[in-house]
Amino acid sequence: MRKVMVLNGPNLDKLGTREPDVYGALTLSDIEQLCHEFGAANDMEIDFRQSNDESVLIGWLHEAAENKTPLVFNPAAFTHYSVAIRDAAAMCSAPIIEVHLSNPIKREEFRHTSLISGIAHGTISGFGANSYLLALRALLNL
Ligand code: CA2
Repeated sequence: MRKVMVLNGPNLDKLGTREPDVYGALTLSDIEQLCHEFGAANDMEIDFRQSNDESVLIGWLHEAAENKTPLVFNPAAFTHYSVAIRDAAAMCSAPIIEVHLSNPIKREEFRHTSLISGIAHGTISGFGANSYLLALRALLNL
């Protein structure tokens, strides 16, 4: 069974409580459940995690790099400014699919820059929770 880590950055633990017009009505637990259902149907072990702490995320990226584990990664706000997260993600030799619930390019200008896109295999944005499932599907086909 292939293992995939699904990593989530700051404030995504608050999904479903505010801004449903931007991020959808599902909670992060709902999205985790959908990912586990996809994994069970596709022989994929899903290791789903969230942290508000940059150093914790960096530790998880180091773990993924050491184990060569493919990643679905929503770095949330760190997408737009964290060189440390990008440097840690760049150590990963297995594919990283960057995901976003919203489409940052349609939003404020400060969200138009992603430090992650340049080291990701690809990016899926704007499909709400389905962005995660599309990313898992993309990993299946790599
Ligand atoms: O669209 C995405 O998935 C984002 O990565 C979400 C980040 C945002 O900074 C990125 O530009 C795009 C924000 C996550 C914050 O989540 C919230 C959850 C509940 C209420 C408000 C924000």
